[in-house]
Amino acid sequence: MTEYIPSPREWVANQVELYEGSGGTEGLTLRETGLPVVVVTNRGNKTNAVRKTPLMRVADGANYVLVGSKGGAPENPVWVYNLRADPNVEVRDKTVVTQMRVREVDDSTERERLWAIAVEAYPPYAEYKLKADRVIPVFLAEPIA
Ligand code: F42
Repeated sequence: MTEYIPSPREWVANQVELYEGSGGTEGLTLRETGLPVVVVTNRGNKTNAVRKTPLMRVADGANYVLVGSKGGAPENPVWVYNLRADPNVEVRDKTVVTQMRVREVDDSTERERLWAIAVEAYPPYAEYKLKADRVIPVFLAEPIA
């Protein structure tokens, strides 16, 4: 992998530094919520640099659901475009790092099932859906066999 470029958002970059720097033993939750987070490592589709994005930990068996909510912002987070361009990611869940491939979930039945799991794991996603005037992208990360 080439150069790592940290997020320009300081609180996000700090969480990545703590989570990854501790080998997955510190910085494991989203601020005051106490809810668990995973760190997704992927490549930028323009820079080809290594990007690291903390997301809520939404587990579906051995898979993870990645929700492009960006706090209910009107636009997609840019990591969505990175994953659409290159679906190969690494997911760190505490001390466990897994090579995975993501696919965007378009099928409405599958989306509804995964959305329900996501809201159960992180209830604010329901508010973000109402707030964001867009279809929130949902990806399923599956281990590379
Ligand atoms: N965001 C979510 O969307 N969902 C979550 O469940 C979530 C949970 C979460 C938990 C903890 C935490 O610390 C943060 C959390 N976030 C969550 C925020 C998340 O980590 C991201 O910060 C947020 O989704 C915004 O993502 P973003 O990719 O839009 O980030 C911006 C700020 C960013 O890093 N922009 C870079 C920049 O320099 O402006 C660009 C980064 C990039 O990938 N560039 C590409 C490249 O080639 O390198 C080009 C991308 C393009 O197509 O333009």
